[in-house]
Amino acid sequence: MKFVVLTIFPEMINPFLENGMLRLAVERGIIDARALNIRDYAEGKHRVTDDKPYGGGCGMVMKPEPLSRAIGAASEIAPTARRILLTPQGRPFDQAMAQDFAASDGLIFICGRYEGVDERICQGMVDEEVSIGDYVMTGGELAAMVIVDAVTRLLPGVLGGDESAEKDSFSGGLLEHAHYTRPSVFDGEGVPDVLMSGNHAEIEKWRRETSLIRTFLKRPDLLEQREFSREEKHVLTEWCRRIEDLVG
Ligand code: 4GX
Repeated sequence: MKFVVLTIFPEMINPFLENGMLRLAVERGIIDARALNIRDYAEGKHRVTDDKPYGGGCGMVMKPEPLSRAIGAASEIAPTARRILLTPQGRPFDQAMAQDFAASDGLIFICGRYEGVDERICQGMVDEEVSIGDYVMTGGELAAMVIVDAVTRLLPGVLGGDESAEKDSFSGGLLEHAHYTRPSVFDGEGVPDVLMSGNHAEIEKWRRETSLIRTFLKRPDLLEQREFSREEKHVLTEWCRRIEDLVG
């Protein structure tokens, strides 16, 4: 999987590629990730990448020519990669999109600064616009790193097998169950008995149940489109009954 990040701040991207899971994925040859400096594709003594907006107004716009050449260079490195523009106007990034991206063979990220990029780049040289959330950052670099991170951990051979990724938050559309480790008592709080029981069937059942209930309590929006299994319906009905008993 190839990742190319186009930015005027490549020094923001490089330390991220040199640490933790990303570094491991690079070392194992699972990903090939690099940042290209858009400024290297700008002309003139000052290598200017931005200009004043036509029609006036405050702020600057990224000039099309350097971006166009940078996208051309990225496409030579990763010819079949999808070209993604990071912008608050894009389709909201989620786990399903991460899975879709993980099945592609490359991604090119265009990181805008200032007020944005010339519309002719958005129209002509971008495959999709993606947003990581409804807030405004100073540039697309953090958004590109968020996506590289979420996609890389889904690739086979990055996490312990691809099993842990599968069981994780959001696979199956639910939040993860609670985790505990030693000591067995911390700050006067113990650990649920079932986890100490050694009964793996009961442990898995408890994990499925707490995963469903905590999704209902913390992120009910995630359950709106969901089809429930027989066991899940039973769990929810049982909690419903317990609450009714409590209220009287
Ligand atoms: N999710 N930003 C991009 C400049 C910009 C504006 C419009 C292209 C078109 C963001 C987000 C985000 C701030 C990145 C504005 N570039 N990116 N930048 N939220 O806030 O992805």
